[in-house]
Amino acid sequence: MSYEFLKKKIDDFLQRHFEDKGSYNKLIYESMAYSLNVGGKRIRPVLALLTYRLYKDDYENIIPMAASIEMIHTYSLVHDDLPCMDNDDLRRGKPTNHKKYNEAIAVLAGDGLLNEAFNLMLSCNIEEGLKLQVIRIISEASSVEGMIGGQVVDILSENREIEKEELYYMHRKKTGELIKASILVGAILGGASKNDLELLNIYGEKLGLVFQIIDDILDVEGDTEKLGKNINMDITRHKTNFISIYGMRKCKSLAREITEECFSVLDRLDRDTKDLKNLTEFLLKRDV
Ligand code: GRG
Repeated sequence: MSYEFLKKKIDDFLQRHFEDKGSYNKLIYESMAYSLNVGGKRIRPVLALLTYRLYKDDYENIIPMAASIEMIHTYSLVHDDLPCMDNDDLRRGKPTNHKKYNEAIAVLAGDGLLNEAFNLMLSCNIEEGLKLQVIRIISEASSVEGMIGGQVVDILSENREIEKEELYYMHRKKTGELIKASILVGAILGGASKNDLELLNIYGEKLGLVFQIIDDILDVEGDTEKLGKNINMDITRHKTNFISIYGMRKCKSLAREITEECFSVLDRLDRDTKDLKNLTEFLLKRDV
């Protein structure tokens, strides 16, 4: 099943989710829906659907769970763009939430998306034990020991050089954890064996790393219009990144190398991993 097909499934679900919601508080739903539906590659939910499909066909059942991960990701982008963080005015090709609405609404929209993600996860029609298991994974990945922890290091790294180890820590937490969680959640819901989960854990870590290296490359060589966000942000903010540590050429070969390692890990699964490999290759070659 192609990335585009599954992305559309997620887009359609999210598009409908906040329709006709709210009364006096309608503005907050509008603001949440704005950031959620203004664009985005939907990589995380599609990864969850693809790893689920390694084991089961009825992927429609887990669309709400997958979509909830996208809500958490979108909350992080809304907050990351705020004046007190990265102070960006462009995201997903459109004005950032606080530019379109205002700062107070943007803070609340991020909070609202995070809460709604958990409401949605809890309401999923999935066996309770399994449901709690995957909610815990998503919660931990978004936590102070996950995405928030990485974001803290990111903020503290502004105007200061950091060592390679701290850079890896930052990206493993900030970007990697939620990507890895998406992969594991799909597989767990699909009924993957312990051995498969261990392999997918390794795949998730490697994919998260490639994703971030490419993100750093695009920050230098990308096109603002295509990317839908401003470029050269790391240089402007005097931030250490993979380019400043390894140089552009090495980053490109590193990304290819780690992508090949991803393929080798997937080959060790006794499953048809063609669609996952296609998405992995897409993430290496992406210009958005
Ligand atoms: C505010 C708690 C908190 C965390 C923010 C995700 C994040 C942490 C910050 C975003 C800044 C950034 C550029 C991170 C690098 C990698 C990343 C997450 C890029 C954006 O993800 P994509 O490319 O975006 O999947 P789309 O728009 O396609 O969904």
